[in-house]
Amino acid sequence: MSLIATLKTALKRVLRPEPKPLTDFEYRTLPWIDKKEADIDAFIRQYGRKNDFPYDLREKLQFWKENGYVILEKAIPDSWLDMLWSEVEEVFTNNDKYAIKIQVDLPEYTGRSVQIAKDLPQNVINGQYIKVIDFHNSSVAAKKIMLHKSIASFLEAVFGDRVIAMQSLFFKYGSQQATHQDFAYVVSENPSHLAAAWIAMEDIHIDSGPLFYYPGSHTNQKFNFGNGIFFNGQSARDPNDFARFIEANCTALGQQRKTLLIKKGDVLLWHAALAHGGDAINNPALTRKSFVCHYSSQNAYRHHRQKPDEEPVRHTYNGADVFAHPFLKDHEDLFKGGEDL
Ligand SMILES: O=C(O)CCC(=O)C(=O)O
Repeated sequence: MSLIATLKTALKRVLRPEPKPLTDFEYRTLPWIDKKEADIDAFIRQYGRKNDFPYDLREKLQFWKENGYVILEKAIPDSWLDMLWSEVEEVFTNNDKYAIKIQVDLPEYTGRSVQIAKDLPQNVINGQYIKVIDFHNSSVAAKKIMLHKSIASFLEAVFGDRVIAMQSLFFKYGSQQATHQDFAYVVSENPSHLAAAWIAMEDIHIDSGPLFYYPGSHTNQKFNFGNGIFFNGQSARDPNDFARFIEANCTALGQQRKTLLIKKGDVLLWHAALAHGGDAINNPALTRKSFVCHYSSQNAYRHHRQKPDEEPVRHTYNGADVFAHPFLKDHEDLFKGGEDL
């Protein structure tokens, strides 16, 4: 580099220094409910959807603030889940017809873990360590369940803003994923405006590798990957370091690990920073069918993450949106069974 170019680069650094890596959520950007002064009663008085709830909203919001999660029982009708699962099963059975994305977390797929259904052998796509990515783009039923009134109205209250669904995953078997907090992996423009739903597609058996979680862990100190709180290609530390740090913190704070043994149609909603993971599968014959969705808010997720320079096409249900896939246009709503739901 010439002397002039070196001087120009140095000058630029002085005038516009690199932003410091984030080591925590910025307090001023937190959802209202995460702030110290949050007044739940005042929020409910002015919340337009306060009559949408078949339970005491005040109690649930208070529980969320203290524990970082809530469970909504019998939130989604069985018939909706059966319709959706039959579509997912069609992809597993006739995978050669579909270009739907599948994540394969098997050692032999290291470095090429995102595949498309038609490229996978039957024994792989029907086995463990498989996640169907963003199936909601291909299915009306998945969109309607992802943005079901029970989920959209509660998360709208939590964010104090319109809900935008960001991404989704289907699991047929337990994930056996190490303990983590989602904000490190699912990143919106404002990382604290993130929440997730775990929708049970069947009754969950203790030996099937259920989800586990640590109530109260959403306010614990954040892990630093060496380049801040997000895991990416520049991180010096890895998901195993992340898991060890989180578990040590939870143990030190006396936070007890809980196992999610919910029934078909029940939904766990959790905070961006709730520590959780997938337990070991003790009986490989058992499925653990679940639909996991991640959400942000209108102010924090304004564009599809794969096409940030374009105004997204929106699908709207129950006052919440999900963006159409910007590239896989021929796959959008390929499965239309949900139109009658
Ligand atoms: O369902 C599981 O076992 C893990 C799901 C999960 O942790 C996630 O998607 O963030």
